[in-house]
Amino acid sequence: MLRSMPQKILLTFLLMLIATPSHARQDFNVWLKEMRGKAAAAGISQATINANLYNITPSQTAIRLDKKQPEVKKTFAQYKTAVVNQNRINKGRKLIREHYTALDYAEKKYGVPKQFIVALWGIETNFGGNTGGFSVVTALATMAWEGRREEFFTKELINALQIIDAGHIVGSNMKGSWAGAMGQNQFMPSSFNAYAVDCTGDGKRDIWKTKRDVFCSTANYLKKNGWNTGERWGRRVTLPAGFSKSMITPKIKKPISYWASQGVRTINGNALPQENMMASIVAPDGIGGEAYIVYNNYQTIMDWNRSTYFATSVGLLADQLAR
Ligand SMILES: [Ca+2]
Repeated sequence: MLRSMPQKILLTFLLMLIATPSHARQDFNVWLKEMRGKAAAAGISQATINANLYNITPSQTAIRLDKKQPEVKKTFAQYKTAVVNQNRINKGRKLIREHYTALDYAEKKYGVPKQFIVALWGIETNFGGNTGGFSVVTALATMAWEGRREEFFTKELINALQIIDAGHIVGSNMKGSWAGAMGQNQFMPSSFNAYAVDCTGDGKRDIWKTKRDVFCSTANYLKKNGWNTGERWGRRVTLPAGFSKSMITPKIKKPISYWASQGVRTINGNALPQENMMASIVAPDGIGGEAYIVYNNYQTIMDWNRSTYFATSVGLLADQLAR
């Protein structure tokens, strides 16, 4: 076959072989065709499939970001400085004043104080300033096709198509991170379908451009994941010498009075209150670093992002914003 090709075409063909990455373009189109079948089987309308699951090119940037080796892991102290800095605190306080009515509405409706809604908004996207410019459908299709977590991303892609199908946003405006986290609070499409709400009454749950919907959606997420209205998230403590490392985990929950009996004290050296509210001890940098006693609402923040760096920073920023 090669012998019968004119030389120029043969050369082009050989160059294509060299230039093509491990996944050939053809493979993606075969995959995309199968995806159209899966979407139809999941009940996505033909119009949405036609508008969104043709003429996609996998995002090489998303693949590169997915494969990027993690940088040297930051310590919590470094992370906290980057995430809960004075600039962000000032901006957050200003935004609470600017959007007081909308935040107050979400707070009263869902029982989540405005400083937590704004802290999540600040840490996720710098208050909507950094929401990610990727097409969510392209990003999710790329990740699903790439195959490392195909099942997860295929499910998220179906969820994204359901959102488009329901008319909340058109596909071309559905922007997010390279991994498909969307809008000002970076909901994955499955989280959007489970927790996003329309607080403006226009029928659209808009977490991209409508701040009232962003605030209500964030508060609803926390409420549905067990937020206890009126409770704090936690506070900084000191651990006694010889405190067992095995007890430092959000998984061990004991009454505050138990921790008091173990010698855990407030950062000022005072005894903890004799209360039976359940609490855990966390120390994101390990036993030599800062330690915190954390309550139910901290566990709820960890449902959003399973990281003690993240949850502790959200709590600390919220405390600053409330001042
Ligand atoms: Ca709306």
